[in-house]
Amino acid sequence: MSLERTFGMIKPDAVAKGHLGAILSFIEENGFRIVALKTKRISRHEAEAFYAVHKERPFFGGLVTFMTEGPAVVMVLEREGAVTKWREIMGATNPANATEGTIRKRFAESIERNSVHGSDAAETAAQEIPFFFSQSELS
Ligand code: 3AN
Repeated sequence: MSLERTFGMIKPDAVAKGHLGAILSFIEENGFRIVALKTKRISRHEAEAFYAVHKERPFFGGLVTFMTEGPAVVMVLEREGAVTKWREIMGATNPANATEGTIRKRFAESIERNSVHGSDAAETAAQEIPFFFSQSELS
């Protein structure tokens, strides 16, 4: 397997509750190189565009409000099988269904306020990385 990059986000709930350090340590313990990382106050416009695939869903308005309520951390993560591995250590979307030891099991409050985001496929990562990072930020 060759090195792969994925897009990750630590959402406003986890940043506000002071879980940033623990989550970043866990990411490194799982063999990822953090290629790029920044704190970002996401605008309504950005949240609506980022989650456009969900715009017809009943939770869309609440999701946009939540994503803009405070700073998030956006990052590019690299390792072999990065997309799958990052989804694995995040845990299931609904923390009630997440495996013990995953980030969402440890830190998430609810299916909406679920602490982290990760690209669901290599093609999605290829769109989500440039949504937040310019080429010169990726080393
Ligand atoms: P994932 O983040 O695991 O890829 P998606 O893409 O299905 O999950 O959902 C994107 C985001 O939308 C979730 N991280 C969560 O914040 C929110 N969300 C998904 N389903 C629900 C739901 N049923 N109620 C409220 N928010 C939801």
